[in-house]
Amino acid sequence: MKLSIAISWQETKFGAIAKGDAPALIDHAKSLGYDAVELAVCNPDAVDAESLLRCLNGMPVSAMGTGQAFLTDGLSFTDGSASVRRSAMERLASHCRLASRIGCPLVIVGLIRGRSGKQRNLVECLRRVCILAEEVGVRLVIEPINRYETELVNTAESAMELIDQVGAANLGLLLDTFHMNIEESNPAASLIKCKERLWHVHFADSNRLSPGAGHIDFAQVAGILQALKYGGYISAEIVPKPDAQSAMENALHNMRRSAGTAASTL
Ligand code: LER
Ligand code: MN
Repeated sequence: MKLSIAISWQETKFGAIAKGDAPALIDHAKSLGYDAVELAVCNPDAVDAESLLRCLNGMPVSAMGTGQAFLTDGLSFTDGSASVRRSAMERLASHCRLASRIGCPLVIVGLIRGRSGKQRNLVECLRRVCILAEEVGVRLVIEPINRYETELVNTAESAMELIDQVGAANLGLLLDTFHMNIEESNPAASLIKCKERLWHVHFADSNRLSPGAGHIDFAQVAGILQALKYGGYISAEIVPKPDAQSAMENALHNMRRSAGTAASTL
């Protein structure tokens, strides 16, 4: 299993991510033995790609998070205003260009879809940004998010329906165990059902701490992913407690242990 850790490159309001001194956190991820980092970026136009690449120093970037564009700047694909929707699309296009520049294959569509609004606008915006993503050779993943954060796309099934409606070959699925634990009636069955389109996975326990700190059976999840021959990254997206460094260390240790004890349950 390829293991990654979600780190915020810029300041963020999002609580379930390693944040602070991003270059030091990237170095820490490297020294612990992570295979990659996932980077959350609020505004790619404020990022100097050259210094980011220097700081990565060869460390792969598994995916780029974009939710801060909504949480900080209020941009979403379902906003009632057409000009805000246009700005959200431009922002995501900019994420795609930065991702392409730094060799990151996936851009995440999380809360940039908004908390409520018209599905028609979401489909239309996704169609357009999929074309822009295609032009720079990156893929997008839509992440089902639990009902307490958004009304739009809470389950794997609704995400697969959306992917069908958009009809773009470069739109896939990200499943996050924290959200699955709230929304999926049968998380194991959902993983299996979506296997063809599953391109990225977030690991966080039921309390959003490192795997092992709550009650999700990660050996079972890892067993399913192994049996499905899932080839993407598993990225820990966790509340950085007691501090980011120890949370990163605990997450890696427990993800490796889950992979080691994974029972092939298919
Ligand atoms: C982002 O990956 C996520 O899981 C969401 O909870 C963001 O609000
Ligand atoms: Mn997530």
